[in-house]
Amino acid sequence: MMRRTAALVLCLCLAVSGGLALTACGDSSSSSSKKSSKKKKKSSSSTSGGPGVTMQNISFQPASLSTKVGDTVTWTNDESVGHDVTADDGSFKSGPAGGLKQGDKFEHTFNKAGTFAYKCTVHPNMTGTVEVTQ
Ligand SMILES: [Cu+2]
Repeated sequence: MMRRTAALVLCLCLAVSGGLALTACGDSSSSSSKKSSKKKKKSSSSTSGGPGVTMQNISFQPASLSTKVGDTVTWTNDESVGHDVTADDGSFKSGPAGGLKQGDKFEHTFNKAGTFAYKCTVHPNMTGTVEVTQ
């Protein structure tokens, strides 16, 4: 008789705790529905004065840019099409093909004089040059 009661109590206990666990679970999942801010925070205060290129209408604007050795050029994708910035000579690359999404930026500091041609590998007609002078 005693054993049966104990077993029943244990059973009830499990049922109650199981129910509590379920409700706790439901609460936590519903409160964490934030799907935002996956930003690359790379505060660009030190490079804000550098030259910039915008990706717009499947083109680089300006397509040709002149800058000085030591300057950092910032490319910004300003449209919903994915792009990338890939140097013809491999000296700089933003990442995977089309990896720059709308609002993404890519920075490169030019430490050597010369003319650097680059393109977006997704769009073969999307090309540009950076002329770096001393
Ligand atoms: Cu592109």
